[in-house]
Amino acid sequence: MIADKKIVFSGVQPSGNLTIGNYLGAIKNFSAFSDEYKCFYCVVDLHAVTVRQVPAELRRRTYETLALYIACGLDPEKNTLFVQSHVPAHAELAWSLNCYTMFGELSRMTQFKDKSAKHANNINAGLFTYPVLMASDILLYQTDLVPVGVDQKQHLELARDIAIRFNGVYSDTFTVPEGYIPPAGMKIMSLADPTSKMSKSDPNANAVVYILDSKDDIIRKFKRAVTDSDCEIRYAEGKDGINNLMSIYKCFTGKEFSDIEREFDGKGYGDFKLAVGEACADALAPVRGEFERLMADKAYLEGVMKAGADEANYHARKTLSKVYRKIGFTQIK
Ligand code: ATP
Ligand code: LTN
Repeated sequence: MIADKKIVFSGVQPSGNLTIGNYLGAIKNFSAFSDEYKCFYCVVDLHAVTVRQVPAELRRRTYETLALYIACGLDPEKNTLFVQSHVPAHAELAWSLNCYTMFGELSRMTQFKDKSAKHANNINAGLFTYPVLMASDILLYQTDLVPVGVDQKQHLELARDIAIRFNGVYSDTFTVPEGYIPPAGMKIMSLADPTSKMSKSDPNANAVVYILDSKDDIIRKFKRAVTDSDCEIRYAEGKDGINNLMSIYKCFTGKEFSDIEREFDGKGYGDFKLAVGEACADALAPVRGEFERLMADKAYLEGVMKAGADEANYHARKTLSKVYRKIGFTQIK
């Protein structure tokens, strides 16, 4: 608790252009917590270097991710927005928690397996211990609730296990966090292969709709989305492409599946795809405008980073020194 409020923490990697998966599965839901909770939203640049990054691009994307947080409705006055590498306690706690995380646990992480397969020439130790750094992010702030897409559920469970284990050895130290996985938008799938996750690192740009894509690009991508040979707009097993488009449409319009089925009764996939593209482009237009305005004002973004880092550092150091004391590290004034 901070000032009687429960705590929310989440993070997004500045590892690529953000997609509507990141938006619907994560960022869009973040602002809903701002009034009731004390919220920390982090640009997790330390996580991003688990796969090779071009330095100038990493730097630019760090600004962009922060700008997108704000453009998506996160008010820096109400939320602590910060960059992970500006708060050294994340890396420090991760070292200690590495020693309370088992090799076998990390070996079972599906994201590690997926990313190792994708980056076979760079299966580095950071990729393997990625979930420990994520647990540190969360546990440093005594987080109660972590809004994430369903793909992060396994990592979140590991963070809980680490907290419970540490608390068991040393008495209560960490709050055990709960996940918040949004019901719709849980997992937005690729437009080219609706059985795999839409991912910002997908090399096929047509499979992915970026938050900052132009209206024309968005509509073109939806028009080319893979569907099925049936022609009914109906949410049903085996209709992965249509189910994905219906989920996206639902997220952007707030309509229920039954309403969508009724709306497109007797119409073809072409009409439906156009409607999804338009709903998506219209919803994102104000985000794009605000993003451009913010990116033109680096000094403002740096001010937000600085204020966020100061606030985050204050809370993170408190937990870190508690952890160091419990472990038995000597402390000097
Ligand atoms: P990468 O492609 O580099 O692995 P990513 O697109 O999965 O990255 P992250 O930065 O790892 O993005 O994730 C940020 C947040 O967005 C996480 O909470 C994650 O669960 C959510 N998210 C990412 N992709 C999707 C998706 N397709 N559907 C729903 N949520 C998603
Ligand atoms: N691992 C997450 C990003 C992330 C995160 C976090 C999310 C890093 N630290 C802490 C929530 C809380 C991802 O890949 N999506």
